[in-house]
Amino acid sequence: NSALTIDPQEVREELLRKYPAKVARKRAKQIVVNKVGDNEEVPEILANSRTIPGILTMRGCAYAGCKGVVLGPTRDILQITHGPIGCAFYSWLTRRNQTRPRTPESANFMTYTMSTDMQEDNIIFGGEKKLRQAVQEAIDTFHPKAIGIFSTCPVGLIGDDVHAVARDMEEKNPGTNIFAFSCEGYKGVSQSAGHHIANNKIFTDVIGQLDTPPTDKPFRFSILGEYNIGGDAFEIERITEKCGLTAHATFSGNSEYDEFASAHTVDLNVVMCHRSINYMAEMMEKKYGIPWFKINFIGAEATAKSLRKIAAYFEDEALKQRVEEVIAEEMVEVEKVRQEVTTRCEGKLAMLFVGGSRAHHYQELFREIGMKTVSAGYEFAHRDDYEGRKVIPNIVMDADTRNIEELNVQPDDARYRPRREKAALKRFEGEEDLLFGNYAGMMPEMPDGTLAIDDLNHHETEILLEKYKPDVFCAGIKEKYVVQKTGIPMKQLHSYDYSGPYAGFRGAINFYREIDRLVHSKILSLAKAPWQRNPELAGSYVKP
Ligand code: CFN
Ligand code: HCA
Repeated sequence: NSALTIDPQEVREELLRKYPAKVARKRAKQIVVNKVGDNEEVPEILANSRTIPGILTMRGCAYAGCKGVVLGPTRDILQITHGPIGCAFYSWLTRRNQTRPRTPESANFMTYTMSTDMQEDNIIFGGEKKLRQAVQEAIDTFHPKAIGIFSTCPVGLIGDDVHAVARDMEEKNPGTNIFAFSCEGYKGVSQSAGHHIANNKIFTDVIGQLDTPPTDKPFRFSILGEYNIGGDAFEIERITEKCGLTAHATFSGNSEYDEFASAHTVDLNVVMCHRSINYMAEMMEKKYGIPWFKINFIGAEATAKSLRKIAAYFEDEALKQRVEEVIAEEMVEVEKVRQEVTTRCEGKLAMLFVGGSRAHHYQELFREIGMKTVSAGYEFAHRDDYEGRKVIPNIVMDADTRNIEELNVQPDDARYRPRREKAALKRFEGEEDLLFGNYAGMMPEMPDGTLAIDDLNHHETEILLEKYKPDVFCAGIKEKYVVQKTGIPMKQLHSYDYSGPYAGFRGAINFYREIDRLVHSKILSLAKAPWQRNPELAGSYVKP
């Protein structure tokens, strides 16, 4: 493919060319030509840094990260957005989290959007009274086990004390767990701050509230950072169940309150999306002695590897054997489709710019059908998600790793010391992979000469498309139509373009087939926009 002869340094210079000097200096640190050393060391990339005003970023806000991402997919925590109505409406089921009740009685509040709908009066004279009323009305109508209150920007600006309201209302309504999130949209530099705020509150106010797990089945573990987009968690549950594993809680796809409240009773946490939930994994390890490691169920090979890793952790021969049987059985169909699709897709080029983990994980699926990722980046991930384990010694610089100290999380040795000791022992005896697998990142797995770009913007997207002419560009709804108008196929990796699942074995098959159809569809390149046929309709920007 001719695109592979393109000099990435030249593209990098082109991406920076139009910027004023100061902007160019900053973006230069966020656009990196990858080079992987013998020890997996990669160049440093600037990440988790404020977007320069004026740049059309693809990022979202802290409220989106807290309410939409981490808490959104849980069905029976009643969620009230405290703020003007827009934030509640636009964060209502747009993320395609699917849910299925555990029992016919289990509540589902996801089909509602609830908000205090603050008006001018509340902004000027304070909104706490209205919030109290909203909480009481919600309790009287729905009798929920738990209520989460989510602050939007104006709440922080006028200083409503949402935590005091939560405490008061909980006292007045014993039996309902009420907690509030100070997740005003402007906090931090992206969704990432909202993930952190959500993790901390769920850890302090929900985890550990219920000591009886719903089952005494063996090999109980939780999956952290899996949100059941397009039914991914359903497929993962199908596979783990078939293997004889017991997935206790998924944080937070297809989840229920009681599963969070008793999540301290499991023996292992595995982390799917590290960016959004690593805080929880670390706090649970510190307090309850639950070990964790990263897994990845995106990609058939990655799924097999993750299952083997979990089985190895439990050290049970029959389990290991069952896992091998399941992998062998599932891989028959996967291989058939994979080989057929590879004959048509081999050598084609992909670009991935998504959130904080998918731009990495989905490279696996493309690799399996012979496609190459020439450029990738996250919207809001941090350096460790890019650079992998080598960055760990430096990561203390990152404010987000300070949360254990902030919350003063202490080991609960009275109850969990034996588990902690056993887990620590396993870590030292464990395979390299168990120990170091925690630190895998995107760049060590990408070939030399590929471009890693943090917080990509529209201007740079247009240049990348023109220079590389990739066969598929993967991102979100904000990018979708800009890309398609250039004639290049576009795949949404947030909402899956309303398809899925893509996780696990059946998900891999779905993905191979869809990508095959998409990269071979000519329809977008044949369509001509009116200004391409009539140049007089084209606008141009003239400097004032
Ligand atoms: S489901 Fe996850 S996998 S949680 Fe995160 S970093 Fe978002 S909502 Mo969009 S698709 Fe995306 Fe990741 Fe983790 Fe989703 S790549 S941006 S905040 N994300
Ligand atoms: C968010 C949610 C989002 C947006 C998706 C998109 C999601 O960031 O607030 O831009 O297409 O996955 O729904 O990431």
